[in-house]
Amino acid sequence: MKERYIEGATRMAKLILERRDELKSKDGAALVFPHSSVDGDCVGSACAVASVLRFLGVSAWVSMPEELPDNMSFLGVEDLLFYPTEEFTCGDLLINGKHYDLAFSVDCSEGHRMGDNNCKLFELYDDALDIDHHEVLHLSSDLKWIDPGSSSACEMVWYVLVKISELIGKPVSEVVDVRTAKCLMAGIVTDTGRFTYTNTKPETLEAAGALMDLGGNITEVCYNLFDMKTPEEFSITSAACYEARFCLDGKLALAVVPEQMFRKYNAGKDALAGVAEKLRDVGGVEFSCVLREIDGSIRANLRSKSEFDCSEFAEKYGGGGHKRAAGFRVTGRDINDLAGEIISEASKYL
Ligand SMILES: [Mn+2]
Repeated sequence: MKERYIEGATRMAKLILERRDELKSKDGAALVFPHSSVDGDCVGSACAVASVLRFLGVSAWVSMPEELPDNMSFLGVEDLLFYPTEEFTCGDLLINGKHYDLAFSVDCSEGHRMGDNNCKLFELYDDALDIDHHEVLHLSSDLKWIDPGSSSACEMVWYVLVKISELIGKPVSEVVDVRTAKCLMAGIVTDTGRFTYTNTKPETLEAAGALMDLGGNITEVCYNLFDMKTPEEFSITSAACYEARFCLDGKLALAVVPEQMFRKYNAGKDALAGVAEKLRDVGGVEFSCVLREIDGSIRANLRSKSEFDCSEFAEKYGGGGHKRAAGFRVTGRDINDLAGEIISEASKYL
């Protein structure tokens, strides 16, 4: 294990084992929180943590802010997922007869990134555990492991699981089953753009290599997550690319997808996966933005090639993410007005 991972991974592994003992003694349950607008990394890391907590004898669930996207159904994680309702958040917090006693966030550290119901549940406990690779301010504590130098939350979770297997004296293949290996692979390939982004490091490939050995089939994971499209998804994706505008001397690529386009192609809200990346990859483009109008709100996906800071840009609209990939959601705006505003805001940087 690389030097820089040892302290954080060991500390989290010990904390997880301590909390396991506490939870078992009071017969409690753990909830693991991903961020909203779920992706392969938050779902993969949350499912891996919940699955390993169960292996360690604790009732654990991934508290989902929304339905699992269809392209992740191949992971076969339904039995790990819990969908909290508003009534649940105000009730006695019993999950299959066990009281919710441990909050654990992955791939995000702040309640407001988790959706309304999950935010309420997460903020009930001020001793939540947290594994995250986003830049965060003022949130460091002994209970958190935050490493913006890591490619993904899944890479960090992998090294924690290696430490857990060492501490409990079991082979890592017992702690990390085939499904968990696929979940972790899903997060690593998502956040590294299949090992092409600059966050891909030797330790990322080392983790992925070990996960392949444990059944994390990279071909299956990549096909299902990125390449497989329904005919409807293929059509709307092609139309969004075809109609994309190149502005600001070709440095900004912008795709605007209003609600009627989803109706025209009979496509679901997750149908535009990969479009922001395709637009960013066009020669001369520095910043790409995909705006999609869904159920009266507008979701934006931002990508950049090198200097443009998507995370900073997304924060102007209440969103967040990383320098090269970020997003936000706004309500009550006209999609074309917002597109115009984004062009003029981006012109200040490009
Ligand atoms: Mn991530």
